[in-house]
Amino acid sequence: MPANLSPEYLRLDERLRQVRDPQEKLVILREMLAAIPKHKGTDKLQADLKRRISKMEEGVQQRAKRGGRDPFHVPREGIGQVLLAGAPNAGKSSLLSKLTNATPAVAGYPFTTHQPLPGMVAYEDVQIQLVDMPPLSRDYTEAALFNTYRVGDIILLVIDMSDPDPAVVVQECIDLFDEHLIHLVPHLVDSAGNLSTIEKQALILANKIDLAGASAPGRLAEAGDLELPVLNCSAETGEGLAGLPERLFHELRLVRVYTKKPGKKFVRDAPFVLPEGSTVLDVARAIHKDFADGLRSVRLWGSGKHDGIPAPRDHIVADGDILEIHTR
Ligand SMILES: Nc1nc2c(ncn2[C@@H]2O[C@H](COP(=O)(O)OP(=O)(O)O)[C@@H](O)[C@H]2O)c(=O)[nH]1
Ligand SMILES: [Mg+2]
Repeated sequence: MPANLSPEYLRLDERLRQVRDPQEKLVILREMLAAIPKHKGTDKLQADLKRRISKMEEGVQQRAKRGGRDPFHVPREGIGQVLLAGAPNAGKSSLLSKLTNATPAVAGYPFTTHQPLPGMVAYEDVQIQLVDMPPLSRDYTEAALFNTYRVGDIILLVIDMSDPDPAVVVQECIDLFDEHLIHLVPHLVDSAGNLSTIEKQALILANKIDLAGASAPGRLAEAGDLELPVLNCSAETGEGLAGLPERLFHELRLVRVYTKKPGKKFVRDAPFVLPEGSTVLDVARAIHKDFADGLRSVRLWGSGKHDGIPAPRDHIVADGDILEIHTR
C-alpha cells in the first residue's frame, strides 16, 4: 500500500471493514476514491477502487431489480416523512401513539421496536408521515437502518430528559449518525450533493419533561455547541406537542396551492403541495403536463391580499394561494 495515504483514507478503510451493508460500503468506497492522493504512485490503488465500486454498484442494482428488499424501507405517504430517532426508552413509540393512530408497543424496557412503524399526523388539510424507528445504539443498530434515515425528510431526535446527562446522549446520537455519514443540521443548505456524507435536517424533542427528575427545559440548548433546535415535550401529558404538526409542516418548507376553475366558484379541494419557491408554471406542471404546455394566463388569489390578479408564469407561489389557470 502506498505510504502517503491520508489519515482520512485510512479511517475510511477501517470503516469499510466494519460495515456490511452493500449500499453503505459503496458510499465509503466512493469516499475513499475521492480521498486518494492522485499521482502515479496510487494508480494501481485507484484502479482497484474503481473496480470494486463498479462491482458493488452492479450488485446493488441487481438486488434492487430482483426486488431484493431493503428490510427497513418505509413507503412514503403524505407530504413528508419524519423519522423518530433516539436511544432505547427515549419515548419514540409513545410519541407515535400520542400523535398518530398507529399503535406501537410501548414498554419500560429497551429494544421493543425492531421495525420502523409509520403513522400519519394531520396538519390542517395535509398529512405528514411519522415513523417510529428501532432504537439507536452503537452496538445494536443495524447499518441498513441508516438507509431509511438517508431518504427521510426530517429526523426528530427524541431524548429522555430524565437521563442523568441528556446532553451526552444527544452527542452520542449525533456522533453515531456522523459515523454513518449522515450529518444532522438545523436547516439544509443547497450543497453540491456529490459528497457521500449527506446533511439531514433534525430537531431535538426533549421528552419526559413531566418527570420530577427531568433536567430543566433549556438545559440542552445551553449544552455545548449544539446547533439543533430543541422542543420540550412530554409524550405522557401531551405538553409541548400541540404545535408539532405545524412546526413540521414549516420545517418541510412546502407550500399548499389550491386551484379554481375559470368562471366557477372556488371549492376548497385537497391542495397541490410543492417545495417552497415553486412558480405558477411548476404548479401547472404538477397538475398536468398539458396544463404547463398550454398555459395561457393565470389569475391568483392569495393570503387575502390579492384578488384575482394576473400572475406571470415565473411568479413564486405562497402557501394558501389559489390559482385559476387558463389554457389555450
Ligand atoms: N413520564 C413519562 N414517561 C414517558 C414519556 N414518554 C415515554 N415514557 C415512558 O418511557 C418508557 C419507554 O417509552 P417508549 O415509547 O416505549 O420508548 P422507545 O423505546 O423510545 O420507543 C415507557 O414506559 C413510557 O411509558 C413521557 O413523556 N413522560
Ligand atoms: Mg419503541
